[in-house]
Amino acid sequence: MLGVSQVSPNKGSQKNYLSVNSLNTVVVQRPYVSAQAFQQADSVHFGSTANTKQIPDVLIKNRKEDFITPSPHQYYHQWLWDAAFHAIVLSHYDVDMAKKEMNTLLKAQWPNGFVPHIQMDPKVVKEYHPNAQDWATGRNTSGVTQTPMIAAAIREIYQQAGDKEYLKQTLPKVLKYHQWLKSDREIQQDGLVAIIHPWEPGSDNSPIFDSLRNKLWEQHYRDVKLPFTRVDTKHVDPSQRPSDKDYQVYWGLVEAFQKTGWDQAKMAETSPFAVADPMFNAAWAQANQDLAYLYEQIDDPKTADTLKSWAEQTKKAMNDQMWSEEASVYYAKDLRSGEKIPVKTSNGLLPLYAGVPNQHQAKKLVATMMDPDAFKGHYGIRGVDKSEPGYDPKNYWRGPSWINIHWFLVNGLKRYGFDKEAAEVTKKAKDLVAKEGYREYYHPDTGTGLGAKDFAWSSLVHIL
Ligand code: 2M8
Repeated sequence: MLGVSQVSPNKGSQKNYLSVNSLNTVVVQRPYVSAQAFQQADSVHFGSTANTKQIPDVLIKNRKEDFITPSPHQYYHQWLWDAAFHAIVLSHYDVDMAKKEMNTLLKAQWPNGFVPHIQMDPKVVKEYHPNAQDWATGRNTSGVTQTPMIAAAIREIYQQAGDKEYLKQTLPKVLKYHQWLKSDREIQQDGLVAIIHPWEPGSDNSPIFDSLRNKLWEQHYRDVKLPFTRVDTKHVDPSQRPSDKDYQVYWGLVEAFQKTGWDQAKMAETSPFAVADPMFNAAWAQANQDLAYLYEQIDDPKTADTLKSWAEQTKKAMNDQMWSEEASVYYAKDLRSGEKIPVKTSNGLLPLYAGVPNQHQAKKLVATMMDPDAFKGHYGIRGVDKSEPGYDPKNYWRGPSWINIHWFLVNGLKRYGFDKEAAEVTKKAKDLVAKEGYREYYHPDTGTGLGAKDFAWSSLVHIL
């Protein structure tokens, strides 16, 4: 049965009020999450009895028939990594609801194992572009994938529910997805998987992609005409969204993929954009560790060993090819030119989550993360190092703080025993949500909520 929150968000009130958050600091709260709702959702972690657990309101509010939308004001469909984050949170409150989110996601899988980054709700056509008609994949989905968080979500569900039958039904699909990624996207056959579109890592307009975007725009995509009018700037200030030039490149790549007839292998072979992103590859390394753990639970050590060896290969390749000792961060790598892309972003801190760095590298990464002149803002960890020329604290993936990134970082810090830092980053994330509500992203230094409102994955704070 689906749990229903009885606490409605205190949206009408304009009054700010003080409350004591979970770490016993007084924070000023603004209208989006009532103090009661925040604390009832948070009680899951802070030791109250199971009866007082309350699903974060945002997950109830954004609920559609079969899945949860990232935000009812901006994103009307189901996205791959959003769904995984929703399921990770839900598994702590209502495991059936978490399973449903993942089952819906896996229904979008193509016969070759590929899982698309968006599965469209056919009832909503004009509100979001590109829609299924624009993509023209012949399915109700996009044709590119997204940061592989599926195995992490299934692991979390299993750890909460202990349901082996569920694993037996679900794991073959997840394995097929991993086999697809390995065979179509490991273009150098060395453990690193390529993203072939800036939508794939999910950090769409990250400054990591600036130089490549400029080059592709100059060479191929300056005359690209979008077959739709952008609606993403309707609910969110355009200065906090990707530029029109970004969209021309995004769409130019989609048109190139359409010409292959959505042949995934050909797309990877021919895409002018092929990058090893440190966040995507960290998630991939951890996904193989998670899937290996799950195969062990259903007594298939052979598959588990294969997956472990894939994870080790990725870790090694990341350390050999993406680590910068000088910058104390992992860089992305352009797989067409073979060059590192020397831009410091929080994507480059994420290998900590997957156990990629050794102790020496981990120490250096954490020092970078906690340096106020680099990543540590007064309110949140910045998405981009402050000293980068492309840093913009209000624009989407160019600098703001994201709650899912805090979740990755806290898990990574705990994994390496940096407990003090993990507590500090946790507190930042909780204070941001308590202060501004479940926003899509936040200004790292003023704490102002930015982007879409009622953004579901920001409920990850409750399981930190
Ligand atoms: C954002 O991406 C979509 C395109 O996929 C968009 O801008 O319309 C990104 O933040 C992405 O990471 C996220 O999964 C998606 C839905 O929240 O929105």
